Formats: sequence, structure tokens, C-alpha cells
Amino acid sequence: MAEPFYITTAISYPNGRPHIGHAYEAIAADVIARHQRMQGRDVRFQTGTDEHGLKMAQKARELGVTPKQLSDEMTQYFIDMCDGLNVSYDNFQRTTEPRHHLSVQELWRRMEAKGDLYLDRYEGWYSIRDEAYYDESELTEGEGGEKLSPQGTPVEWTVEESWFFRLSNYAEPLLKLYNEQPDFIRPESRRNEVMRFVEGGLRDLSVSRTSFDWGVKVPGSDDHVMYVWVDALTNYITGLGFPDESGDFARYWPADLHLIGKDITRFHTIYWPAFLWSAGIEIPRHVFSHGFLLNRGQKESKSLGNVTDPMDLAERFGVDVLRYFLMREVAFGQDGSYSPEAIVMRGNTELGNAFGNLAQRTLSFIAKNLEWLPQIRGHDEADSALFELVGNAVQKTIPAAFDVLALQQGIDAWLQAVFACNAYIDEQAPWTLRKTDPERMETVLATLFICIAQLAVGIRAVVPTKAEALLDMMGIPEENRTYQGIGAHWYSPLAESDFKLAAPSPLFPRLELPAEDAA
Ligand code: ME8
Repeated sequence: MAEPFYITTAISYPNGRPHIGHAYEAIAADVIARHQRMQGRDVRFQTGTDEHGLKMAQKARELGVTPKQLSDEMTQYFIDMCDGLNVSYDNFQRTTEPRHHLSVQELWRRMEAKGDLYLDRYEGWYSIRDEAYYDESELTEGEGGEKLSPQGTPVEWTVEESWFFRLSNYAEPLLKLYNEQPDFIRPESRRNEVMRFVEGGLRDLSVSRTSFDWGVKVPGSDDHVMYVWVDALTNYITGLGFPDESGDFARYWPADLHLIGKDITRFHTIYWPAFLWSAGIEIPRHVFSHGFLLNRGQKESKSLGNVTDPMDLAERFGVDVLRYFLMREVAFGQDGSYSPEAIVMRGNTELGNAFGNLAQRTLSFIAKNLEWLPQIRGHDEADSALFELVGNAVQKTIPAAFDVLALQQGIDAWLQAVFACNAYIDEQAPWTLRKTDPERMETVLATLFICIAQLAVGIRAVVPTKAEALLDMMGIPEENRTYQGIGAHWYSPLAESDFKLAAPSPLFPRLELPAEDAA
């Protein structure tokens, strides 16, 4: 039976519509999920929304609706975004679902049974925007002298009766974990930050609130709702059926990868393992914190008026172009920037000119000049060199890079292979061979045909719709659409079949920059 692979994104706050950061994370997770499916893994992919907490309650109050109304309305946009961007999730987990409440309450009971929870009074700083507690020593000062969190968000002094979790007991085991499993937190820079923080010592964590009630009730303590991060993190096991530990939970837990943004690393790499240990549950294998996406180098915000709806970009430039751009432009793990010009530039040069035209030229030439699929008739060093280069990229470099989440490097290897095919077609000039050496022309076309099919497979996780359309056009059977399933060995049966190539239609129509962005 195929080996399981459980991947999750963060669950988003549905206090507004999805922004580009949400799209970026969902797409990256989808690329990894599709890649792992192609490797034969039994992938389970979860995303969702984080519906409780003060941030949601406050926004709803501002809008004059209930938190549930706000959340229902906005969650639909997140579902639509995932569907629209072709994100192949298996479960969309909402934290207002009754089964999630049961799951969190069971986690709580287990932490309590372990002796890790006690009632006390909380007095300290809280940021509603981050839904996070901060130490005085972590705060900075704003322009007007007001206190700000390390993320630059406002904090308020909070005094409440609260349940506490004995996080201080877990500093040692956490440091041991980071040392013994250096790839538990990636990239390395984030691991170092977390280690430094934990080395400074951990205080017990306030895990319930009494000043509002939009959350999961604390068992046996009805006037308390759980701190939203206890609730939110638990979504990862709720979606597998927890507290039922058979079935999906037995199969897919521990998660192979929690994919999150850098701002929430602390919650996933300090709190979450501690909660799970306390409750006697295995911890996830890996947490990867990606960077932030900026709009022309600037953080998007309502006051700057530069908030972009990712679905507008998808509509204007195409879903696959947007997916490709985001994965290609930014070294995964680092911050990056996007702009309509940059999307159009990469879309046109790399997908359109380099790859799209290669496929278009080759397939239309075959359709026009041959009644059958071209056969390999003899060998040439140039052919073997191209097979070697493309085969290496698609069967080794790309999957190895995607395995370790070096998505940009994988795509770069793909692009180098595309360039090599373009150089080959120009050197071999099949249009000249048509008159001088039709047999050689056929070998050149067959070589290109095989290489293009491999390239389509190599980029399939990133641009699934376009790659599938191309593979359909080429008659490549479903079962050959994997890194290892494609190559010279499957070609003969196809070439000997009566498959007839139709005149192809262009995959990536040229993109124009709309006038409002050209300035
Ligand atoms: O943090 N670029 O929700 P969220 C890239 N509910 N990624 C970004 C980004 C940007 N500009 N802005 C945000 C939450 N993100 C919690 C998570 S998980 C148990 C609970 C990322 O809606 C962010 O880092 O604020 C996070 O991974 C995800 O988008 C959702 O952010």
C-alpha cells in the first residue's frame, strides 16, 4: 500500500477576503501535494478556516454582524479561492464544526489529566491582530509612543482569570527536539530564531479567556473559552477524526508537513509540540515556514490601498500562469515581491516563448508533415545528450528539489531543460531536414516529442491544467504521467499505435499588460 503523506496549510482567519499570502500558501501546498501524488504517495491534504477568537469577534462587531455570519460569508471566499486556483485539498476544516469542538475539548482534557493546566490570573500584553501574548521585553514603541508587538501590531494590557498551560516544563524537550531533528523546523534561519527564543526560557501560557465567548468552551469551566491558538492548532488532528484514533488518524498522523507563514512559526514549533506531548500524541514530522509576499516590495494594507484580490490576478493572467509565477519568482522560505509586470514577463518569456512555443512548433510540424507519430530511426550524439539532460532534470533533479521544498530550484532545472530543447530544435532544424533527410527529421521530431512529454510531466505539479492539456493532446496515457513513468521506453507502443496528432492549439496565449498597470 502506498506510503501516506499528510500535508496541511495554516487555517486562515476569515475576517476578510483572502489575500495574496493565502493564495501563495495554498498554491505552494498544492504543488507539494501533487508532486507527492506523482511520487506514488497516498496524499492527504488539508486546509481550512480559523473562525474563533477576539480578532473575529471584534471584526464582526465592527460590521454589525455575528461572528458566525462573518465567518460563514468569508469562509466561502476561501473555499472558492482554493477551488478557483485548482488547489486539490481533501478536507476543508472549519473550526466552528461541532466535531472540532469535541476534538479540542478532548485535547484539553488530556492536558488537564497530565497535570499541565492550572487556574490563575493573567496580567500582560495581548495583540488581538496576532492573537498572541507578548512579554514586556519583546515590545517596541510606535511613532506616537504606543506599545507595539514585534510584528508591529497594537497590544493591550489584559488582566483576567485564566487557565494556564505549563509550557515552562517543555523548554528542555523542545530544545532536544530541535537539536535531534534539525529539519523539524525549516528553513534553518527560522529554526535558529526559535531556538534562541526557547533558550531564553519559556513562561507558562495563558490558554483561556473570560472576557468574550466566541470560542470553544473549556470543559467544566463554562465561563472560559479556549485561547484561539489551542483551538486552531487542533484542526490538524480534527480533520483526521480525532479523538477517534483509528481510521484516518491512524493512517495519516503524524503529519509529514505543516506549511505555514513565518509569522506563526512560534505557535507551530513551540506550543503545538508541547500540547501534543502533554496529550500523549505524536508530534508532526516537519514544519516549513515560508516567507511573505509583498506587493512591489510593500506590505499590502487597506490604508495603502494596494490590497490585491488573488482571484483577479488569476482571472487576468490565468491560474497556471499565476501558480507558476509565484513558485518560480520567490526562493521558497524567503520573502518575495510580485507585480502585474513581473507576472506578465515570466508568463510570456518562460511559459509562452520558451515552453509553449517549443510544444507548439514541434507538434504542429509533426501534425503537418507526418501521418503517424515520429519514430526514432537511428541515433545521434545530440539526441542522446538531450535525452540525458531532460531525463536527468525530470527524473532526478526536479523531484529531488521538490522533495526538499526547493521549489524554485526544481523549476529552474525544468527551465534549463526547456532551453536545451529549444537549442536542439534550432541546431537540428527539422524544417531543413524535411527535404534533405526525412529519416533524420523523424528522429529529431521523435526526440523532441519524448522530451516535451517529459517536460510536461516535470512541471505538472505547478501548472496542472496546462500540462494535462498538453499530455492529452499528445496522447500520453494517464499511467505514464509520472516522473519515472515517462521516457524512451514507453514511446514505442505509442508511436506504433494509430494515435493521430491533431493540429495543436497554443497553450499560453500571449499576455498583455493592462493599461492601468503599465505606468
Ligand atoms: O495566521 N505572504 O491566519 P492568517 C505570505 N489563523 N503568507 C502570508 C502573508 C503574506 N503576505 N500574510 C499571511 C493565521 N500569510 C492563523 C493560522 S494555523 C493553526 C492558524 C500566511 O489568515 C500566514 O503566515 O493571518 C499564515 O500561514 C496564513 O497566511 C494564514 O494567515
